Formats: sequence, C-alpha cells, structure tokens
Amino acid sequence: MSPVLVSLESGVLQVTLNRPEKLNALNPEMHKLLRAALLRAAEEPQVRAVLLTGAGRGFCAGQDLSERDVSPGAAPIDLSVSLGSYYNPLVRRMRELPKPIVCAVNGTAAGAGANIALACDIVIAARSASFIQAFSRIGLVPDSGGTWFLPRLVGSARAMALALLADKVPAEQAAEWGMIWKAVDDAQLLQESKSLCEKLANGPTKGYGLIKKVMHASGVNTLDAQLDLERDVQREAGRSEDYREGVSAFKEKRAPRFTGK
Ligand code: T3D
Repeated sequence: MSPVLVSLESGVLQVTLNRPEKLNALNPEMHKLLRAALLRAAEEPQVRAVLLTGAGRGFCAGQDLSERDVSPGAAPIDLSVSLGSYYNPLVRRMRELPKPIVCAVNGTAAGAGANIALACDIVIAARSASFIQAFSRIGLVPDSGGTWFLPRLVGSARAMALALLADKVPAEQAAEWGMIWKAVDDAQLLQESKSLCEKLANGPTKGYGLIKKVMHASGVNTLDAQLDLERDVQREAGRSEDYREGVSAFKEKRAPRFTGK
C-alpha cells in the first residue's frame, strides 16, 4: 500500500496520508508523494479542489521520529536540511496552489501535522480530533508555518501558550477559537468534506485562486497596498469566463455553470 493515496473524482483530488500504524507520521517517501500530488493538482485542469485527510485514527503526527538517530555518540542532526528540503516547500506549494485545499482532520494532528492542516484553506475536523503543537515536548520550535499561522488564527496569547505548553486543543475548541472552520461529528467528516470539495470543484476556480492570493497577501500588506492588490486582482477576475457566466446567470435568474476558466 502506498503511504499516500491519491484519487480524482468529480474534480476533487483526494490525498490521503496512509501510514495509520504511525499516525501518518511523515517520512521522505511521503513528502515525495505529497509533492507529486500537489504538482498534479496545479497542472491538471480537471483538478479543481484538493481534499487532504488521513487514514486511521490520526491525521498526521508530524515528522517520523523513528528516523532520527539521537543515540549517544550520534552526530547532531541538522534539522534545517529537513525543513528546507521537505516541510517548507510543502507549505509553500499548498499556499501557492491556485485551487482550494480542504483539510479533513480525522484524528490527532500533531507537530508539523497540525501546521500542515492549518496551511490548508478550509479545515474541518472530526469532533474526536485534536491539534497539538507537540514540538516543545521534544525541545523543538513550531515549524511548517506554525509560528506564522497560529498568532494570526488564534491571537498571540493563545499561540504562545500552545507553543510553550504543547497542550492538546480538541476540535470543538479549535473551532471556537477560530483556528479551524468547524468541527463535525466523526461519522459526518468525510461526507461533509467531500460535499464541500465538490461544491468548490464546481465553482469559479480561477477566482478562487485569486481569492487565495489576496487573502494570503493581507497578512503582510498595509491597507494601501492591499487596496491596490484588490484592484489589480479584480481586473484579472473580471476578465475570466466565470465572471461572464456568473453575471449572466444572475441576470437570467439561473444557477451559474462555472468552468473554472
Ligand atoms: O525532524 C525533522 O525533520 C524536523 C521537523 C519536525 C517537524 C515535526 O513534526 S516535530 C514533531 C514530531 N511529532 C511529535 O513529536 C509527535 C509524536 N507523537 C506523539 O506525541 C503522540 O503519538 C500523539 C500525541 C501524536 C498521539 O498519542 P497517542 O497516545 O494517541 O498515540 P501513540 O500511542 O503515541 O502513537 C501510536 C503509534 O504511532 C505509536 O507506535 P507503536 O508504539 O504503537 O508502535 C507511536 O510510536 C507512533 N507515532 C506517533 N507519532 C509518531 C510515531 N512514530 C514516529 N513518529 C511520530 N511522530
């Protein structure tokens, strides 16, 4: 069985982390397969939304620690190599993908696993799932964008306490804090996430890509710069076929048929 399963149905590329016995902890092989899946999502016009989830009782427990030799006498590991080669490119690819990514968090999301979930555009979690900034338990700092996402999502007080204490945040609390979109009953998670993805896959894909671009830029822009960016991006959106279709459908009092162009 591949450690990352990929399937395309109704415009939705479902990517499932698949090493359930290790709570889907990540190794280089999985990173390679994730990279290939994201490249496919970027290149294939048939792919109009991505659904990321995990097999078994965990979503992802971050880096596979069994790959790290910390025995007495072993040379110190340069973790910047792992971040530079795997985690940072993964998060960048996810953020830059001009198509929506929905994360269905089916269970524990720990360490980089938590922050990879937070890097997605819409996060839905099973009520039994939880988020843990597990890094400080092993003497590390939150990575995979955690120090950027967390303060923006939950505020600096909560972000700092979560990073220092590595407390488990249950899905419902994560939703209350605005860390994720919502928590749903475990039995509903996959169906609800798939329905959401199918809705997105039938939407104005080009416009969605532009929405990602402006929303992400707002994290660093001044209001002035953001207004200019909105003007420029709206010019591009206004030239899309889906804008024509959306306005035509509105005038004709019918549902739009978006093609993603
Ligand atoms: O190194 C670099 O490249 C730098 C980048 C780092 C990014 C990171 O993600 S650092 C953080 C790494 N992750 C962690 O520190 C989390 C480690 N895991 C846990 O703390 C716990 O497993 C959980 C809180 C996530 C879940 O606890 P629980 O009690 O529900 O499950 P468990 O019994 O601990 O785990 C089940 C199995 O999965 C177990 O295997 P076993 O004993 O049944 O054979 C456990 O060893 C394995 N597992 C869980 N997490 C990892 C893992 N194996 C390898 N690596 C893991 N990260």
